[in-house]
Amino acid sequence: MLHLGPVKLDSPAVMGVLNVTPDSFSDGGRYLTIDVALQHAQQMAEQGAAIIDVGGESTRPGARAVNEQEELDRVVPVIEALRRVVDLPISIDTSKPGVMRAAVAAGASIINDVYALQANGALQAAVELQQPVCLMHMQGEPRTMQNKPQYDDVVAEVTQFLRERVAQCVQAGLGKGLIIVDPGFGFGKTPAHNVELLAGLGRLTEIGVPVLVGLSRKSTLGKIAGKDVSQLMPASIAAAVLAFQQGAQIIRAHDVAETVDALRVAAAVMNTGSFND
Ligand code: YH5
Repeated sequence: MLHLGPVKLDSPAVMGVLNVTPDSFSDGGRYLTIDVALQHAQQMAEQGAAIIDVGGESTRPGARAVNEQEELDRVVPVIEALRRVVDLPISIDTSKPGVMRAAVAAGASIINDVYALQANGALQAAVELQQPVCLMHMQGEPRTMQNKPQYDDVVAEVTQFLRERVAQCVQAGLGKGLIIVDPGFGFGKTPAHNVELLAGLGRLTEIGVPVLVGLSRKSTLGKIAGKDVSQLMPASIAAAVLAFQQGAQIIRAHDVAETVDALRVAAAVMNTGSFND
């Protein structure tokens, strides 16, 4: 059993993606958005998700930054409502210290930061909150990161960045037992870089903290499979199994039921104990 501070996780753990859509401006729209999000989260919980990842800030390639108030308005009501109906740890996908604090106050217990706590005040907020944190590697920033990403050795460079970041966070006072690392598939990486990273994922486990991966529906899989993003469930499951086989313990996924089934088979074969047992 994997422990992350107060959060206990079975191995492997599926983190279900709950997008909080931006069309929540009118009151009617806001209630509708919360209701749709709650139903989706409940469904993912029934399907075997171990964590619900709530995101109100788009980090897709080309996306613009969202202002803090807008992000707070999107995620806080959803986390408060989720807390009452879903008995799973909630992670907050954010880079902003104000959103981290408000989300944890509302009931989130994991901080999922694609900027690895490098934004002003983010590391201090995480140290104060002492909640599990996922530190992700990204080259550049979402708006421009897919514009000619370059590495000499992507596995070595990503591992080195995460190793240094873990050390800096521990130095600042974040418990090492609260830290998760993530290579950041698709974040400033070409399809070739992503494939090399997945092939070398085992190296990341040498950092000595749990590894999380997000490969679900990413465009590299579409390029490999020759499929549109709407047709990437089988490719995403193959990638999830390969990541788990190389030591990833937390898999961020959109298609929770199918991913849980596949990982149960992989876990049984790998003799790591039965899934969610
Ligand atoms: C991640 O890897 N990813 S949001 C572009 C796509 C499809 C999906 C088709 N948050 C991660 O899911 N947090 C996101 O193009 C994440 N690790 C962690 N820790 C991006 C996403 C996506 C982007």
